[in-house]
Amino acid sequence: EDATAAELTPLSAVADAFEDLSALIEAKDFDYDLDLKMFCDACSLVSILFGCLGMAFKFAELEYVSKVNDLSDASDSFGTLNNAVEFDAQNDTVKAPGSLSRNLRRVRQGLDLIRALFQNFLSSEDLYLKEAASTAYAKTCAPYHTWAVRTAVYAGMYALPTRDQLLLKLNETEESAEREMIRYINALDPVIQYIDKLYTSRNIDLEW
Ligand code: 1PZ
Repeated sequence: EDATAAELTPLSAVADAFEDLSALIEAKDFDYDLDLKMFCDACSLVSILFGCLGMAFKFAELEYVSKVNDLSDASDSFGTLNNAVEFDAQNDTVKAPGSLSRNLRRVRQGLDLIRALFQNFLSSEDLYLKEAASTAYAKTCAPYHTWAVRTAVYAGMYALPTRDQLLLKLNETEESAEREMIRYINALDPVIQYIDKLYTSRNIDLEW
């Protein structure tokens, strides 16, 4: 593992981390309580992608990273995702701004956004990422963002790198990127289902 670490690309590290999470979730029954720190560590790896997006998405990075860090800071006291959501459910703070459950919901939407982006990336050969990223954002996050945020995000889409620039920055080829993106897409399914179940099992809707 250590010997190959130097050859790991950022994308393969992300895929590895989410495959580990999904393997844990799938190996246990559905009551399995996912470790919050382990989840946050996987989510932190995703932030390297932001470095490829340019200054226009700096505020998205700060938003995402601060939410992951908040959850990570809480991991010592709460231990697991389920405990964190349970705490908010008990205190009626599930949807309260800045609560753990709300931050978890936003981070989950970010992970979903990347999955949709990868799916669009793989199903098109566009030279520009604007279409793939806009469609992914529209499907996963835009419905839950304010008009002002949505407007800023769509405006920023013009500043995204091209497909080739992204591959270069990620140190991937078309072939290797396809492989790693598919691994992430497949690994994310059980993770998303697991997180959503934390809410739906408590009769909390997901339209926010
Ligand atoms: C090549 C890749 C292109 C992908 C481009 C996608 C850019 C998405 C930008 C999203 C910006 C979100 C800005 C701020 C949103 C906040 O209003 C919400 C609500 O926060 P709350 O009111 O609950 O405190 N915050 C969020 O939704 C958390 C941040 C989500 C950012 C997800 C980005 C995912 C990763 C992008 C790819 C690296």
